[in-house]
Amino acid sequence: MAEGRLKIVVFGSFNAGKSSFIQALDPRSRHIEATSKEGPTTVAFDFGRLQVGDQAVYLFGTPGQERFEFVRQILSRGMDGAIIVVDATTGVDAMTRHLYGQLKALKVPLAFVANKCDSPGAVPEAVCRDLPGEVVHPISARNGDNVHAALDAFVATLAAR
Ligand SMILES: Nc1nc2c(ncn2[C@@H]2O[C@H](COP(=O)(O)OP(=O)(O)OP(=O)(O)O)[C@@H](O)[C@H]2O)c(=O)[nH]1
Ligand SMILES: [Mg+2]
Repeated sequence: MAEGRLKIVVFGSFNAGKSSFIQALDPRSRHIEATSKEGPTTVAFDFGRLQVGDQAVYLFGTPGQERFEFVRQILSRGMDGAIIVVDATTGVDAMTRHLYGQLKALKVPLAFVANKCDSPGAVPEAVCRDLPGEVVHPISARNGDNVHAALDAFVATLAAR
């Protein structure tokens, strides 16, 4: 993207909290969802925008359901960085590993957030242990804990490149 603009795409398993993360970062964000048994699920994308220092950050949230691989491919075009949301109550699953492998192959700058840390069942330490060498920020998209700090830290690494 042009100078001063960053496209960051948010990936993660179904139900990890991608849409909630973008909502927490930008309360005016837009979400294209359908109703599933578990509640709303992303069927197209989330879109949020916020300023981080002198960078205009454009956030695109992907659908977590496996069948929407084609949507993830389209949203990935021209991304400057990727954030993978992991549900810290369920841990690093096969879908997370699949996404991680794809993004690593693309050599795109990457960070992880371990979400749902407000939940008593969350084990962010296990997420860190399962992703050796990677940056993992513990967050709660529900109450907003650490969401801005996590994004700010990631944007700083992108800006420094
Ligand atoms: N306790 C807790 N629940 C959360 C948090 N973030 C999201 N949730 C819940 O997790 C569920 C899924 O949240 P979404 O933000 O829709 O997850 P998603 O990753 O966008 O899901 P898909 O688009 O279907 O892949 C919802 O019931 C949320 O309320 C959190 O930080 N803490
Ligand atoms: Mg979603």
